[in-house]
Amino acid sequence: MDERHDWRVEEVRAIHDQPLLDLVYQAATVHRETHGGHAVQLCSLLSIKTGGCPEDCGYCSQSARHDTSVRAERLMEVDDVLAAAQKAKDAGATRFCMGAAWRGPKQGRNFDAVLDMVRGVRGMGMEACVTLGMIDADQARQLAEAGLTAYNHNLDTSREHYGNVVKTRTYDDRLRTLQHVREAGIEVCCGGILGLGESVEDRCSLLATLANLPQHPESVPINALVAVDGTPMEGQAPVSSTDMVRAIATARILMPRTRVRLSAGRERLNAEAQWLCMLAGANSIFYGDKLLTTSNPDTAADLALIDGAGLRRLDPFERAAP
Ligand code: SAM
Ligand code: DTB
Ligand code: SF4
Repeated sequence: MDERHDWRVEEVRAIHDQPLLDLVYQAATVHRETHGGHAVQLCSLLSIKTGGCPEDCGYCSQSARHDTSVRAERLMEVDDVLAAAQKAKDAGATRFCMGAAWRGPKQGRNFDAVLDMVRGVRGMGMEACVTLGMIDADQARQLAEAGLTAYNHNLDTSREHYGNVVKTRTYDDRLRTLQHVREAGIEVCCGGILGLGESVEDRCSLLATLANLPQHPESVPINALVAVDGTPMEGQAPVSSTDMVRAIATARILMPRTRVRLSAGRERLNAEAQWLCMLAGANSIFYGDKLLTTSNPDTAADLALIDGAGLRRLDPFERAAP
């Protein structure tokens, strides 16, 4: 399967705007060729450091600048995090993702504790992912040495729309962290959010930016905004299921080998809509009753979702065939 890194936004739009079933058919064809189309990765999330974040991301419940119901907490203890990872593993997850509401980690006790969490999760035979905000080359190297599998750092939306959503950092700051992650040899997990008041052009621009990175991210999470009371985005209209399908299908066509994750916002999608997303190339979900601060479908419903479609769970470290 050819991998291109020179997509023009008009080309992406031509794919994205096709009649829905043509788009799904094209994406499903790519998905079957590269991934077989029968396995779904289950990733569990844990907020290891909640709230009180200095950044102003307009969608986020954890920004200290927004008056939401989320209260600032300290970093969790390593043992408690590893107990949660074990529970996730026992429930069937193969990747454990830990999120911290930081602009970026500071060197010292807290960062050392995160390194211990990574080592602990890897020691349990699970893939380990963290999302800690901006990191420099040295922090990326330390995370790589601790055995980190992937680093999540989303571009969220297009470069053009980014300044309307976040003002405390720039698109180039995000790209710089992604480069540090890549250069340290850690897998890149990078995607975005639909429903931030962006246009279709913005969605296609984001997908083109992701596909035009020097290497495609190994995972691309596609989130639908969870509109949280007290954030500037609280009144945004919900994202339709067809918009999710279109974004996922387009990501699959542009980045054939990437794991595309149907991420936040699944509670608003019925089983049929989620299956259409999976047909169109989604092969990863967040699994577990909670995302970071908001809820997610319960595990029994998700196992039924997977069984109901005749899918199987991806093994840890299982990748697309070369
Ligand atoms: N503070 C770190 C950062 O921003 O890089 C990591 C944690 S942050 C909560 C991780 C990602 O979750 C964000 O980049 C965003 O894409 C996604 N996210 C946060 N709040 C969301 C919401 N309300 N709805 C959908 N996605 C959300
Ligand atoms: C990603 O793309 N989505 C996850 C994960 N990466 C860290 C976070 C979703 C957060 C949804 C809102 C919340 O629970 O606070
Ligand atoms: Fe902070 Fe991350 Fe939320 Fe932005 S998305 S406010 S950086 S926790």
